[in-house]
Amino acid sequence: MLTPSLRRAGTALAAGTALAVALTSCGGTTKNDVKADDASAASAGTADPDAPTKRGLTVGFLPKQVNNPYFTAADKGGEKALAELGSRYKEVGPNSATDTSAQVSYVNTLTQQQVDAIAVSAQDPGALCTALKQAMRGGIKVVTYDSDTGPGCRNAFVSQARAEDLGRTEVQLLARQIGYKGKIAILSAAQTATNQNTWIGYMKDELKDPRYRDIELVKIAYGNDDAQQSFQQTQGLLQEHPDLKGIISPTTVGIKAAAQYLSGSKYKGRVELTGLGTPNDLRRYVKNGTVDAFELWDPARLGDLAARTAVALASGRITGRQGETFEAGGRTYTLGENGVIDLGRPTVFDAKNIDRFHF
Ligand code: RAM
Repeated sequence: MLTPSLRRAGTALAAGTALAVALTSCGGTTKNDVKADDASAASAGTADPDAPTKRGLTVGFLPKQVNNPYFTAADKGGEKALAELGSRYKEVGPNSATDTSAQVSYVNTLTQQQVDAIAVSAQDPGALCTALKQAMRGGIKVVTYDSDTGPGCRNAFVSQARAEDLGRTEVQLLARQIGYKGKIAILSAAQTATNQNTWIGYMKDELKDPRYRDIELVKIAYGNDDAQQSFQQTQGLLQEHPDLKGIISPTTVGIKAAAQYLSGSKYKGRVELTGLGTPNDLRRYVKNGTVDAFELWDPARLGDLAARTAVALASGRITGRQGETFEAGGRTYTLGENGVIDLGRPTVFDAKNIDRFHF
């Protein structure tokens, strides 16, 4: 279970404290309904850990949406890593986090362009699968990062943190903030998003613990990673449930919009808000008392690892099988079940430590 170092809102978290989370939890944000039907096809061939790292490769980054600062930071991390490795970076992607058909078209275009690898954050677990399988049949290595498809639709998934840890810790954070009592809601991203849906699954499971018996999850709203929609959804939640005690928003776009709404409303300080956000987006809301604590990983490190994983795959150093290891940025990573690679543990940010983080 969760770290004892996480304390009730308003009290200090040691600066830079990362969540000490259970190591027993399962892998990343892989949704169970997309089966590992042909995972073996995705990870065909044998890894040669001593194969030289290829240079001059082209890796196409395809985020859920390009105009989202979180993905800008993540993909910049990928760009920097590829420059270091002597390979080329390109980024394509839709403006909207719900434009699944555009994501499919971008996969097809990257396939036609015969890039060496694709790093994609999937808007929808199933929609991209056929296009990604075609890319893999054409010899392109596919890495999902941030939001997965299914194990058969890519070679490896670079997960920002263990999905179970993220889901459970967000409930734990909010429960402490509201004193284990009252109505809560979730403001999510797109209804199809693999990552958010997996985290929400763990949130619901965590809420089954008897210590949350006085907490009621009244609604899951979807702001589609759109600032305006997320703002309106927050407003709607409070109109529908004026006695709401807390909101979890596991999306950087959602939590920022919810903080904006709460901050300018009579609910400021009365409704607790936590979830996943960037320190730059939420700094002012932490300082003005709207948000006590929230969490995230470093998106640039996620993009960096996605790029290095793509190059390791394209170089034949790994194939995506469980137990394979590779070195990236001075660290050794081991592929877990279903080709999931965990970046590490998220960091909890609050008034005490937020000024040490600038992303
Ligand atoms: C948004 C996106 C992304 C998610 C972060 C936390 O930027 O939905 O997929 O990982 O929030």
